[in-house]
This record gives sequence, C-alpha cells and structure tokens, in this order.
Amino acid sequence: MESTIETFDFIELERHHGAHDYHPIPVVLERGEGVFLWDVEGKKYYDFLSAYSAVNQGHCHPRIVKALQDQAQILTLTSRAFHNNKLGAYMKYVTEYFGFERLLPSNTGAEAVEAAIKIARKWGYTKKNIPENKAEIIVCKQNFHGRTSTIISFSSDHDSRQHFGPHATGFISIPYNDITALESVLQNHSNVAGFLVEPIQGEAGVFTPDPDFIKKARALCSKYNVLLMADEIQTGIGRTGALLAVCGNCDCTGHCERQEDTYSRPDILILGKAISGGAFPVSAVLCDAHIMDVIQPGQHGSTFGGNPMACTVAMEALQVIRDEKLTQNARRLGNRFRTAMQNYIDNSSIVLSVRGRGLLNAIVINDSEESKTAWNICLKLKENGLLAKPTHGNIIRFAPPLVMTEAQLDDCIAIITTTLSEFES
Ligand code: IF1
Repeated sequence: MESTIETFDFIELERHHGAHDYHPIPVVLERGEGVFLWDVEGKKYYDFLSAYSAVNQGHCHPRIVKALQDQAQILTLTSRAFHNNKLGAYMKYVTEYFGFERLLPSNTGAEAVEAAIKIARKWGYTKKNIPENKAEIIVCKQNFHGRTSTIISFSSDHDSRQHFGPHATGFISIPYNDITALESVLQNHSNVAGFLVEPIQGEAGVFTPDPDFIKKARALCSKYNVLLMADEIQTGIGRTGALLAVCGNCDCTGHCERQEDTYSRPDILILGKAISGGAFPVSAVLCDAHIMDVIQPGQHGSTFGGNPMACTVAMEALQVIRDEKLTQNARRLGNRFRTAMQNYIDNSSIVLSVRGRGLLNAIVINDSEESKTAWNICLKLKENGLLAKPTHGNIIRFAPPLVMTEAQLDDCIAIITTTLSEFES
C-alpha cells in the first residue's frame, strides 16, 4: 500500500539523518485541530498526550494562531539589548494572572528551571548568608525537570545521567511525598536555599502525592527559611483542574491568593509548555521582588527570552484558558474520566489502577516495567484512533487537550476500554 510506504519513509528520514534520542510511537503527524491530529495518510486521531501538556488549549487554536501570525508580520525579535513594546505588558499580565510581582522570561522548561536554581542560590548567598559555593537545593527522587547537564545531575533516572558526568553538586535528594524526610534534611542542613518540587510527578507516572504534601512542604520551607520552588511546567495552567496544581482543590481562575485554605503559594513558580498553548517555546520564572531582584544586569539572560512573538502568543494562550473556562472543564472531564476508568478496572485484570488530577491521568498496567504490554496497548490505541504514550514501561499517561467536550471524552473512553478489553486474559 503506497500510503504505508509514505509513513515508513518519513520515519526512515529521521532515523538516517537525526540523532537517535527518541523512540516515538510510529505515527507521522501533519495536521492538528483542537483535540484531533491527522497523520500523513489522512487518518484522524484523538490526541491523548497534548505534546506532554503543552497543547492544553487544543491544536492550532484560532486565536493563538492569529496572535502568532499578526505579531510575526510586525516584529519577531529584538533581543534584550533593547526594549520591545510587548514585553512590559506581557510581564504585567502574567504576574497579575498568577499573583507574583516579577517575571523572568525564557523559552524552554529546562531553561526556566536553570534560572530558578540560579535565583534560589543567589538568594541563599545574599539574603540567607549561606557561605559561598555551599548552597544546597533539595529535590525529589523520580523527578523530571529537563535535560540540561545541571538538571540531569539530580535526576534519579539511570539513562538520563549515565555517561553525562561529571555531575553538578549541591543537590540533596529525598523520596517524593515524604514530609518526614524533608524536615529531617532541613533540620540537618543549614545551607539549603530551596526545595524544588513537581506538585504531581509527571514522568514518574503521574504520581500524585498526599493531598497535604505540598501544604506541609510550604509550612516547612517557611519555618526553615527555604524557598519553595514549584515546577508547574507540566501541571500548571489548567491541566490538573486548577490553574496551578499548588492551588489544590480550589476552583480559582487565577486569583489564588483568595483561596488560602487550599493554595500553597510557592516562593518561585516555574512555568512552560501550555503558557503558549504549544504554539511557540515560552517559559517563565515568577516570584516576588525581594527574591527576583537578586538578579542584576549581566547575571542572566537569553537571546530569545521575552521576544515579542512569545509575549503576544502567551498572553493570548492564557486568556484562552480563562475565556473558555478550560480549568473548570479539565476538572469536570477528569472526574468523569477517572470514574469511567475505575468502573472498567473493577472488572479488569490488565489494568491495576487509575490516578491523576484533572486531565493529567495515568493507568497502571498489570505487567512488569520491562514488559511490552503498555507499548502494545498504545499501538492498538493508535490503530483505534487515539494517541497516547507509555511511561516507565507499564504506565500509560492520558492527557488530552483541555478543550475536549464531554461527548468526545465519552467517545475516547469507549476507544480506550474497547482496546484494553482486547488485552484481557
Ligand atoms: C521529553 C516527562 C512530560 C517537565 C517538568 C521541566 C521540563 C519538563 C515538570 C522540561 C518536560 C517533558 C519533556 C519530554 C518528556 C516530558 C515529560 F515525561 F518527561 F515527564 F511532559 F511528561 N519540568 N517534560 O515535565 O521542559 O525543557 O522540555 O521544555 O521529551 O523529554 P522542556
């Protein structure tokens, strides 16, 4: 069949000419709209990955695309050697949206995490009087914060680290969701500047901590004068059914400071991915002035960070989240999804459990991490018109765009349960 050869050819082109740094599901996509993707053979799929939660607003959202097109015809890049007429408005908009005083602009998630580490360390030296080069940052096992040489230094994933050393020092690793371990490190280490944490661990398999873990971590950080650094690159911006995962169980749409009973306000908030709706690489670090102002001219920067395209696209993408009530939709559909999956699991031997919050969910397959079962299920899901990706061998992440309707979700639940039933013994 000619069409099959076409898909194969695209894959071969990548294999021959590219770095072999990924092992993708064998589908070649050429178009997206809302919750749908089409491959080069014209087959249509539901997207259940959303480019790892970057495309929360749906593929090629018309308002975001228009913002991108309009700005592209006016001005794309000035560098930060000069001011541009979008950056200030963008900084005002985003800081007000999330309730922080300052924003530092960057492009990718890893860059923003790196910037946050620098800010926390410098705050540690200049505000907490940590002796020079002694600052430590507490991180969690099974974390995922990006791929730079510093960030992989505190990864617990073998493939991410091995043969990429020498690794950076100054990081203390504790088990995720272990408040006792956190307190014990804080008691015994006076040079800790920050605690870097994902409110839900994505790569670890959508590992959702105890409901009060972040709240308790917040209290401990305050007690020991340590900055709580929330990596919400994947969990933020509506994905978990709240504007931020640190908002907890509140229904806010960006005014979390009014929800003090559930909101654990981080000292440093790290955003990426969906801040642009996936239309452009945009990331940001947010914090208050007494922290951010440790950074002075010449101490940090980026050629592309804060460019007018990024600013325009991100403002529109964030406004879409509000206007279309995508946070609330994620919460509603997430509950519906987990209920349906739990019903299936009650009579299943192939699926052990479902977990997650909002539309960031995962199912655990009843097989070993080394098994091919989850991968094979994803191949079958693809055949049946739905794209998802395993993580850790036996876990399948389900994270559709937040613009999905209830009818579409029900359609997807049917595809997923029908596919899973083919694997029941
Ligand atoms: C890949 C996971 C998702 C992130 C958090 C920082 C970054 C990420 C919490 C870095 C990036 C990605 C990148 C991706 C796989 C992926 C991922 F499975 F690894 F965990 F989303 F689920 N902090 N996450 O999740 O952001 O520099 O990539 O913009 O292919 O490696 P980046």
